[in-house]
Amino acid sequence: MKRVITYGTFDLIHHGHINILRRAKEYGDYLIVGLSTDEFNEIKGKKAYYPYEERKQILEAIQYVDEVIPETHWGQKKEDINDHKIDVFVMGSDWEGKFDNLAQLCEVVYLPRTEGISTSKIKADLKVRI
Ligand code: C2G
Repeated sequence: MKRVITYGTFDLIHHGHINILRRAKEYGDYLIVGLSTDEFNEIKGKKAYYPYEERKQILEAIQYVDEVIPETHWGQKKEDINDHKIDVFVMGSDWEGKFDNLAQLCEVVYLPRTEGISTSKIKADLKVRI
């Protein structure tokens, strides 16, 4: 059983998120998502539209996702990789190189982002249109 992990806020789920989750799952048999808590989003400078519990509920309904755990701080990845016996760590290419230090623990994979979509674009477009 190959175990994969990825992290993010996953607010206002869109096809860019679905693409990364689908491709991350292709690297193994079990995909864990480290979902940023509302408090951690503040540290990241993000304000999610949906609170953590609702973002978690939506992620758990996605066929590629097997488990959702809270992401409460930047430094938890090593611990997560050990505790959850992770074989592959996957992030979108906007994080290219940022997590190479984890390569001592597991395979580190950066996948191309889906162009033309982002949660902030959705928010900006909706502001204009309504
Ligand atoms: N993503 C993507 N294509 C997009 C938008 C997002 O591939 N058009 C990917 C990002 O690269 C990331 C994942 O979807 O791997 C989640 O994106 P966000 O919810 O924006 O997460 P982020 O704020 O990047 O948080 O510790 C890591 C952080 O929690 C990552």
